[in-house]
Amino acid sequence: MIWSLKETLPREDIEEIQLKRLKKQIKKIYKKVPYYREKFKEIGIKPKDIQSLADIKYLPFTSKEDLRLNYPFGMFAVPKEEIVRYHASSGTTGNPTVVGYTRKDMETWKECIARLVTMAGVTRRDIAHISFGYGLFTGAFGLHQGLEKVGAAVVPMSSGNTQRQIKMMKDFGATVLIGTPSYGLRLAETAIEMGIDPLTDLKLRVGCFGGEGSTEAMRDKLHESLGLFATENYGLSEVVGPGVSGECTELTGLHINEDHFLCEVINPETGEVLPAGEEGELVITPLTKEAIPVVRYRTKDITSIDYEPCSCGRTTARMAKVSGRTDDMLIISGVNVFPSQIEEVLYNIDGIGTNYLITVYKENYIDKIAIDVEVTDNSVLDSPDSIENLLKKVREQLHVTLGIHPKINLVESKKIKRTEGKAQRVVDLRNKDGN
Ligand code: DLL
Repeated sequence: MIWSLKETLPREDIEEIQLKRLKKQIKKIYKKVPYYREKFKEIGIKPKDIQSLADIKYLPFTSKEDLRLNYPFGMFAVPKEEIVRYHASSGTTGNPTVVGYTRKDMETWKECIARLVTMAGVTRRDIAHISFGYGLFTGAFGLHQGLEKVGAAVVPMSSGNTQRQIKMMKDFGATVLIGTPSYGLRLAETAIEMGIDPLTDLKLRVGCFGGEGSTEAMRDKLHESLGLFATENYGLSEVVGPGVSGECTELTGLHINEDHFLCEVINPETGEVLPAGEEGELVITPLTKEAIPVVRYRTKDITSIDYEPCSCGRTTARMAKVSGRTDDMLIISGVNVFPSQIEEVLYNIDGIGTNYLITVYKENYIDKIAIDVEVTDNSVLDSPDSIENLLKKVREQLHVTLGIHPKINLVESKKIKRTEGKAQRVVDLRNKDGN
């Protein structure tokens, strides 16, 4: 099912709406946000200079740092009375980035999510179990409101207490699971420990996962272990939260809500806009956001965009699954590698579990990585021969596929610490050892 006709417009119509909204938005930002007015003046640009969508390239980028420097409300475009909700993204250091929503922003947000969950296959007959943490994080509230708009029954479980989550899913007959993909796997693992078989004892049929990257191999694991159709959706607090894009049942990329978000892909080093289909850093300009309307927000997420219509009937552009972030790329002995690529390799090796931890460190001033990987069957660890065989397989696969030679530590099943929200897959010790 398609939620809105806006998802099926001919490309010229989509672009016409985008241009109209972009011009209006830039005019408003110039008038209402002193930060941007100054920036525009510095580079000698006026709102009237934006006459085509391509002209967006003349506008300055915005980064997370800009939002932090203007903490908490420096980038807001409306008076405080118009804000009906605040959220913030958790920074590990310094100020978080604070975002706000007007009443209209809330409606837009709901609409965007309603489209995404509908394209994933959710209907008003579903019972949606939300395992994102409710709070300043946009994930739970964002999905919640959109699911209610569709008419699904929402179970606002929040994060934590994994065993109780399983019980509630079973007792309530949840048919849709909302959360991070890594937590989806944790739920599957915990259910088995409790003697509950997710494939027969739970009724899950659709998963709407997001908030962190996942690979195709992860999708297969989610499908196998929970028996659901696993889809992914994408977004970030600075532009809305979840709601930017999501997968339809064709699984050929994430449809962008293009009437609300103008997306570009740039070369992260030069800032140059790349042609359709080329991989680079995603840059997003919300076209309708009232409270905090950022311009050309640099997401650091790496993807490409396909503008061809999809066989599902939607004409909205599709972004490829995010393959990594510009700031999580590891350069090991000159080889560029993303954690997601390591995950894809590990998940395809029999006997290796779904949790892993990459540690980056320096040895004699050279970057090295070590990967802790869990075995699925602990008895492997009792025999030196089977340990050696499995290690050999893992080393070979990583070498053949990615050209890297990390140190591998096989550890017992469930030994690696699980997270309840976004998974922590990389520990970087490089600045801690004085090298
Ligand atoms: O994670 C919003 C969200 C919540 C999206 C729930 C989808 C579902 P932030 O906490 O601001 O917002 O984190 C945004 O998370 O720049 C990406 O790096 C990453 N991310 C989010 N969804 C995906 C995804 C929310 N589907 C940051 N694939 C983004 C890859 C994702 N990365």
